[in-house]
Amino acid sequence: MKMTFRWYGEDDPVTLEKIKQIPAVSGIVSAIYDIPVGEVWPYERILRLKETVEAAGLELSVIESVPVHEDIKTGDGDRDRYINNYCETLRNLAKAGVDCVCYNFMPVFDWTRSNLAYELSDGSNALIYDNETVLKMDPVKGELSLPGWDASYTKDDMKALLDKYKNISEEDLWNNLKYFLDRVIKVAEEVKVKMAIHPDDPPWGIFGLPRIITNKKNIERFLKLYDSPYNGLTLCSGSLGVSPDNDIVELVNAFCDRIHFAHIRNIKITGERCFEESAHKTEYGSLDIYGIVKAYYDNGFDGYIRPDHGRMIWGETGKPGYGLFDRALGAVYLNGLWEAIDRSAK
Ligand code: CS2
Ligand code: MN
Repeated sequence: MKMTFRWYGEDDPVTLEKIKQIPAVSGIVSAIYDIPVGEVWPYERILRLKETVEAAGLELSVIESVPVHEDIKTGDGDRDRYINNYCETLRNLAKAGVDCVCYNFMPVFDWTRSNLAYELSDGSNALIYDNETVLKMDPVKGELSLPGWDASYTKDDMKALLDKYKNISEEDLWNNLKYFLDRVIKVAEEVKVKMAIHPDDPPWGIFGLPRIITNKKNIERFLKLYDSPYNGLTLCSGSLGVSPDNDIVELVNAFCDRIHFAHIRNIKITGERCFEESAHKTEYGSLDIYGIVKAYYDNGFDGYIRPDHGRMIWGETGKPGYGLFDRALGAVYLNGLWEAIDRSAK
């Protein structure tokens, strides 16, 4: 496995120089953030990103994410143009040496939480999800401030988009995903870029929108939509793991050969459809982080890993979920587990 760390570009207060000092982290996960969703990423821009990362003594490992335009998910408008652009971006990424791309197929919203800075009992702050609170939120009224979504929507855009999704069932979303994969994975195979879909977070429908990458059965269906090693997964323990029906160890065992990118973090289920993002160590949450790392080890996983989100600790402020300190603790913990498992296997 290769340990990586997400970096949000030049404006990220967590600089490459700081990341470089985390032991055993060698890869960077990043993206180009100022290109409108759906437009082609120029080769020169990708090269500049790669050179910046390499100048800090790190490698550009994974692109997270190349976002998928809503027209592709809704299956109308300009989807063919956006799919062609997506393929062009993949070709440019490959030319710059990138071999793994993470993306998701969640309608409108990326990861969703009810509170971005909930105070845990140890005084740290974490992202939480409380079902009651989310059910009362109205995205059209602009009541949402989410860390992972396109903030450029106006209230009118949001209403129009949500209205459009009223006619889109889960089956429609599956069909639109297949239409996308049939065109994109062919190119991914040609240029040897492993595509790795990120599961839906949380893995259930929100605001009446369909969500499909949510459980074992659906992941099986996804992998069969286009049966190729280039049509793979980002297995995010914290996204899938908030549903007690998903056993992450079982998922790693079932799909390891198609997992190209592992997001490992703990969460604590606090009620039905309620959870908080907890400290990484197994005993702090509901997931068996040791068991998950061991499953990757036992299956010979040689893809990329990253610690995913962290709490805000030691007074740090910054992008919710993406501070330096707790994610660095996560990387070190995961490396420690890996070393211990590796040593005892020999
Ligand atoms: C999140 C997401 O769990 C996560 O990794 O930070 O924003 C994730 O980056 C996207 O859903 C991937 O497309
Ligand atoms: Mn994740």
